This record gives sequence, structure tokens and C-alpha cells, in this order.
Amino acid sequence: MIGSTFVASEALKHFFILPGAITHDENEALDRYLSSLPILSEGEVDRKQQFAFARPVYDGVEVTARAEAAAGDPIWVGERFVRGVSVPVQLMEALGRANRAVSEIPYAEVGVDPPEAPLSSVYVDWYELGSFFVPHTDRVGYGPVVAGLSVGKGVITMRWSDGGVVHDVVIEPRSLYLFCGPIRYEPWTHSVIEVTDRRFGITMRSRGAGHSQREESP
Ligand SMILES: O=C(O)CCC(=O)C(=O)O
Repeated sequence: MIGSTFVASEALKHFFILPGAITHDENEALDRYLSSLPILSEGEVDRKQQFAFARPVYDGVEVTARAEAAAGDPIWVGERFVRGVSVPVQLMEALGRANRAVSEIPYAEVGVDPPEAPLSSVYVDWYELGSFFVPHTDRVGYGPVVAGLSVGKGVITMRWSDGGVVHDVVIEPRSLYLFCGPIRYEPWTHSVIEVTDRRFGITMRSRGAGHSQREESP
């Protein structure tokens, strides 16, 4: 499947890109829907009840480079994971598409165990020309495979690094990417270093193993 469907980067063998994963019409419909949502301040959004964008706050400082919306299970709210508002119907098709792609990863070939849980957590990042996402590693409370769908007009450059080697990957609109294996965890980080136009990054994750009920309690 990987030979015909995915173009894996030579250097990053655990990073897969599926160009044209959604149609132009689907891209436009998602762009229209996501662009219609409000961008609020973090304190105004109850992520268990509402799907809306807000500028995240880290260490008391509001991030101005992008805005973020979240839904599904689990999502991170400050210091714990919770079950967020239901994934909006407009995003269900994208989630289904990503889950199908996850099932097509040749796990044995790349030496990774298949995930136990489906993708069920959805974050959307709203980027404009000049936006960025700082280097980070996704929380271990999420599962071993992460998927991202690029919606809108903007092309991004995503940077991967293990602290030494750096790989830049250009991601076009309508592309779905997936990553797993060593690059999913520290010391690897990824970041978005360039954005050419409005773009929504729909990031889909699963519950990680060992994710306890306790973490979900308020
Ligand atoms: O916008 C993207 O595709 C990347 C988002 C990301 O790195 C994240 O949500 O952790």
C-alpha cells in the first residue's frame, strides 16, 4: 500500500505523506467551515462544550502565531486530559479518512506496533501567512500514530529534528501526513517554520496506552 499510496520521505522513514487526500471541493468546504468559526481568547472557550478557536496560553503568555480549536477524546486542558466537545460533523469525514490511512501504514516494514485505539482526538490550528508552531514533541498521553490534514491555501514547511539532524518537509494543501515510531517521541521535535497563506492543520490523535480514568477526572 505504501508504494502506491504514500510518498515517505527518504530520510524520515516514519513520516508518510498522502498528497490529494481530500478533493478540492472537500478542501473548500472545510476551509469555509473552519474560517467561519470565531477566534476567542482562551478564557472564553469551554473546550468540553464548544468548538471554537482560541489563542493558546503557555506559561501565562498568549501565543499570537496561531489559534487552536479542539474536540473529541482526549484533549489537553491546562494540566490534564479531558473528553472534549463532540467532533463536529463537518470534520467526521476527515477523521474517517485519517483512520483509514492509519490502517494502511506498513507497520511490520517500518518496525512499529500498530496502534490499539482509533484516532479520536481532533485539534485544528489556524495559521495565516507568517504563522508558525514552535518545536515540540506531542504529549505521551496520546497514542503512537499522529495524523495531520492540511486544509486551505497555505503551503507549510514542517521541520523535524532530533537535536542534531534537521529535516524540512514541504506540505501542500489537501495532503494528509502521518508519523509514528521514534520521531513521535523525544528527543525528536517537529515545528511549522513557514506558512505561505491561510491554512488549517487538522491534527488527529488517539488515546495513548495507560491513559487512565483518573487523568480524565476534573
Ligand atoms: O499544523 C500542523 O500540521 C502541525 C500541528 C502540530 O504540530 C501539533 O498540533 O502538535
